[in-house]
Amino acid sequence: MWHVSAACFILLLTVPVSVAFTRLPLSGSGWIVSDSADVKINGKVPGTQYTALLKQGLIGDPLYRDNDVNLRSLGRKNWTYSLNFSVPAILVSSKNLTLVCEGLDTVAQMILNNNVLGKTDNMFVRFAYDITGKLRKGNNNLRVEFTSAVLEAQSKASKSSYRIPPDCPPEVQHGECHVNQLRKEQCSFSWDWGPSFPTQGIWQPIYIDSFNSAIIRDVSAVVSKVNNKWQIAVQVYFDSIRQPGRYGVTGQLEASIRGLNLSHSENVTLRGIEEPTHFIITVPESKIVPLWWPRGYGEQNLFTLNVTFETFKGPYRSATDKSSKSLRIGFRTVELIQEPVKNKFQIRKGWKYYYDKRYSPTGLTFYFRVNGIPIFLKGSNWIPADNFQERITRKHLQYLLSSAASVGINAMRVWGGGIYESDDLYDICDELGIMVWQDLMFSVALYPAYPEFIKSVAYEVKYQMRRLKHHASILVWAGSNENEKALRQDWFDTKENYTRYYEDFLKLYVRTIKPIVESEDSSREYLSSSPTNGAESVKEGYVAQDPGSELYGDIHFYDYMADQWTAEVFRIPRMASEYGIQSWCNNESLAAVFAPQDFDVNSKMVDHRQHHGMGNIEMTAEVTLHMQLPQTSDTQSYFAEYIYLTQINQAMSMRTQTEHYRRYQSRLLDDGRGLTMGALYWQLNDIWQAPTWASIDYEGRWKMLHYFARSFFNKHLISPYKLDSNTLDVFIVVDEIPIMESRSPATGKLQFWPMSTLDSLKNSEVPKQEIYAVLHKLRMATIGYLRIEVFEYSSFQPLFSWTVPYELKTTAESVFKKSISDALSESGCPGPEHCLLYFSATDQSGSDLSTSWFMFTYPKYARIKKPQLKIVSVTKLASTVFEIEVSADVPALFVWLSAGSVKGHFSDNGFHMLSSSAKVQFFAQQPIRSLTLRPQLSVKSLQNNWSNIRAHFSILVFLCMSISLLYWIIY
Ligand code: BMA
Repeated sequence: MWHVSAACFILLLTVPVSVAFTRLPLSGSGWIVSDSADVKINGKVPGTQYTALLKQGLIGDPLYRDNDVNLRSLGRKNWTYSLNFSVPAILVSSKNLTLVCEGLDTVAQMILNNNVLGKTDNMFVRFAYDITGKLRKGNNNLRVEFTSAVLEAQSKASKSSYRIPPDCPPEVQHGECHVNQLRKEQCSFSWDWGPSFPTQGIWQPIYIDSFNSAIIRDVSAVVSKVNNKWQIAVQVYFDSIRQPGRYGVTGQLEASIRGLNLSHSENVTLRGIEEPTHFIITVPESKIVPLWWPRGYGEQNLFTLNVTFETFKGPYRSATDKSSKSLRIGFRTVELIQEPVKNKFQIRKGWKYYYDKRYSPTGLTFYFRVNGIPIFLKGSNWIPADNFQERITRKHLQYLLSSAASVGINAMRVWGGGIYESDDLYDICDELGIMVWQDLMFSVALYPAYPEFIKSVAYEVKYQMRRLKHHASILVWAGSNENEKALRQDWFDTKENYTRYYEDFLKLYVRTIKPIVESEDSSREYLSSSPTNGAESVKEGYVAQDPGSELYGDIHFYDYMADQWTAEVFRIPRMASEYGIQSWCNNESLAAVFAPQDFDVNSKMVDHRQHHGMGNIEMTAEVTLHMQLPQTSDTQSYFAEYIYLTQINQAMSMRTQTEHYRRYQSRLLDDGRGLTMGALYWQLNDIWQAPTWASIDYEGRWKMLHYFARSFFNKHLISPYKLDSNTLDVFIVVDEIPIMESRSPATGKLQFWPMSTLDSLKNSEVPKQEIYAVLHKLRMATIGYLRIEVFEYSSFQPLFSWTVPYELKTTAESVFKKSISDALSESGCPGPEHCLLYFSATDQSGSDLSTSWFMFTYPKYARIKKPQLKIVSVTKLASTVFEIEVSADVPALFVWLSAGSVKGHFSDNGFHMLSSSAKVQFFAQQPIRSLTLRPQLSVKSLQNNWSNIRAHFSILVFLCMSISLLYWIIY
């Protein structure tokens, strides 16, 4: 039995010893996890049946080979978590005892000392039970009896009077069915990038609060600017004794914002009704508040809002309770701008043109302004970082999000098929300036709309909004992932019964969720789905005719039949909130989960890890379209090379697509397409070692895509592409500078301009004292020189070069256009397969801005030589940082370094070597010795196995043989 010692009582934050409020934590070890048959083991909270069994050595690594399927029975049993604990008399003598469970996964019954406290069926909410009179002095027993989520989902589906699709995931996912019946992490029943582990367990802290009058349960806050004044609207939620007597519970509420000298104080009387106290702290106009800016645009200033509540002694109460809570807030405004892209529509009457201001068939803009400045969202999509939440540490989240930030990512969509993420994740995003697009947790499915389900969702949305809305990083709330599109495009065969499903859609996202979101947070927009047409979807009854329209809202783009190395296959939307293509995770990351025979492109496990129907075939087809398949008969080397090629393909495809979106930010075509203001690729992280869309694999190793992101998300982007088959067009795109919208007086067309005049800056929200520095930054970003060098694949010496000055008027524009045949002949390059272009830009002062490159042909046609690559030296710079020098004898493409079993990432990888030596840094995840790292390092590059090289070789052999024969005849 586990005895709770007096030391286990923690007094909330700065609570002095004399006050009554105490918190008894029940999380940690001491729990017994059992099934209904013979398993009875020690477990931990937070935890699940899988990690408990793993810890006890009763199962192998759930991620090993096909253990997800082998362990399937664990998700279909009912598990119980039980804890014996001892409680001292002083605790039970309090007037109120509340058992608080911050998160239970998912369907459970809570029993304390044989008293049934209640049932739970939503993992996204907190449950609190009044256990006054039920908790005993001395020994107590708490049992959390879970019901298998798989069985419960099945049972709910069978009770439903109509089908709520999809029933089951595609067979290739080896998943479980009807997850949409439950308020549980939707991807825990499998997804197209992840296995099925239908967890059961206590996944958040659990504790008992003991108090005599009332305590603060929650504090939430929304920061907004009203009539040019910053306001912090604060809500405080209390937990008070149920029968407070005639006079209620009274106390002193104090709030202060550290560093700003702002405070609020009031007497509060609680009458046992769960009503929050609201108050507004207004910042006087005279006070200059340092703003919170998205990454790249300024600092992420954050302030601590501290709220305390101390109850007074009353006629029936001798002791007081003191409780407090702190939040971090930031001052910034967020607007979602949906305005006609052309505010004048040209109509022709006879020979004359007129403008019709009322009617715009060319759609609405869709972009975010933060602190008054339009911001291009550069980012990705976040999925749960582990199948078992209890394994995720703040350090790991920090690693993943810093990896994102370090390649220029400023926005992240928390995707709707996972979980409302941990406080840590949003805290880190606040700190890093990563703007969060927050989906609510509904994804690729239709959902029930019966009263209990709706009630549960309503509570969930309220609870999560209160938990999250103070975060400066959160940009927007979106009701679901792809559900508007799924309904409209009949993904689940619901056409026949459209009205019923449409009604359910409205009931859930429009009549239930929308008013809650709007009343909880008037400072941000609510979108009922993503993708959506936004205001146009609303106009069309929330399910637009074409929710993927390029003229409105956001789109998701996937087309595995298209050649994604060519820009013309892509759409021209207002914003792309998802687009992606698969590649394998790094070979080294498979070591822990594959047996030696699995490292074979044709192995069963290679098929098993692929959850996206035609994924392996698509990857091979995409690779062969652009590169040559590996030329080796060794199965394991073939697989390693194949992985490398899939990663090149993914990196190149995403580079092409992302740059395409960025180039379109200032362009508006006559048909209304353009002004693209966001590119969030699918997906940042992984949940297991497999072929997926991720740019960072499950073990934290960066895939080539992640290294490429650093250049395609560069704040100064040189973007060369083929305008048509014989025209090279080079764009420069700049961001992280203040920009403004401007309409052409003639056409009413909107464009984004760098805010480059002093007057426009003075009228902006840029702090006055920073205006001259910003003006300088603007000039440096928009005026400079572009140098273009032509390299032959056989030489490190450039054949030819051009240098062009540029001065950008808009944030993305063409600075160099040339026919490819002219470029080749002018430079003396023998043909497109022999050369590549290298670009570099410098500002007016000669400082480097960015670099880029362009191949005239796909790599499979490129006449590259086989380079001799060597690691020349490894120098330790710090305990986890090393400098590695690589040499090459001829230019090498897609040079790829690996640190073998050592986890970490390089400063650059997948790069081209156009000089004989390159230096990169390696950042190990743990301190390591040079001697340990050195033998793990390897380097390779793309190699073409030319049939004509072989032909030359045979001619050579033939010549040699003839000469020998002649020699033999003569002599
Ligand atoms: C989108 C996402 C995910 C999915 C991804 C790749 O539709 O919303 O549901 O994993 O595509 O198929």
